Amino acid sequence: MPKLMLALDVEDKERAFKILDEVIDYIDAIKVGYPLVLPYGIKIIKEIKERYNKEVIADFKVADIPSTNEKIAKITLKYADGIIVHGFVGEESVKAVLNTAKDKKVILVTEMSHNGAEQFLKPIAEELALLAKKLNVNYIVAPATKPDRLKKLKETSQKPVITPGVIAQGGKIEDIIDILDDNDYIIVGRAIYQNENPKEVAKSIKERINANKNIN
Ligand code: OMP
Repeated sequence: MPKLMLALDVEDKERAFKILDEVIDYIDAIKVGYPLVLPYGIKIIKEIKERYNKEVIADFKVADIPSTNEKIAKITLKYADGIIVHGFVGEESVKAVLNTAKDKKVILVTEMSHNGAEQFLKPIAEELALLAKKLNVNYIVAPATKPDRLKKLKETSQKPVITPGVIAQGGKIEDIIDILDDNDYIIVGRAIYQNENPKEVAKSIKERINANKNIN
């Protein structure tokens, strides 16, 4: 069964730790992005890893020239287990991250989960999936809000996926579960951390993923 990745998009460290204290037994990985890293700095990732001993992915959606990408990846992967990058800036920019990453994970965004992705990303998403295959990145990001696209992009890239968009963005676990396998991750953010009882929600999502049952 696919794994569960918590998108920890909260802006307060104490709140982040409180949520992690509650849900840690039910999640397989933690995704940390700008909301938490901008206020506290990159070492917040070190702190989370030391405290919880879980895989932490840095969601910085890196999209710059190769030389800058390399610097960002170097600093980030000193602490994080993986980094999310954009491919639309071109192959050389992704390669710069891959060369720096060594045994850390490089995750390439294909099509995004929000409506705005239709405008620019959708038309090139399959090319981005092919780029993921060609460069042999570790994972792609593909949308849980569009199961047909998720399936297509997973097949095209021949890579495991991390897939956001269930519950808060309207995607349904029941609609994507058959597309996914043990190497894939379902990302859940607000449905867990905005709930009054994050532990119960995380537990129930995890159990339902494992039982391959409907969630929504
Ligand atoms: P919730 O919608 O709150 O469950 O969070 C989804 C998480 O996935 C957020 O951290 C988003 O930034 C992230 N995300 C998307 O929602 N859509 C995408 O296409 C890509 C990402 C991502 O790269 O993680």
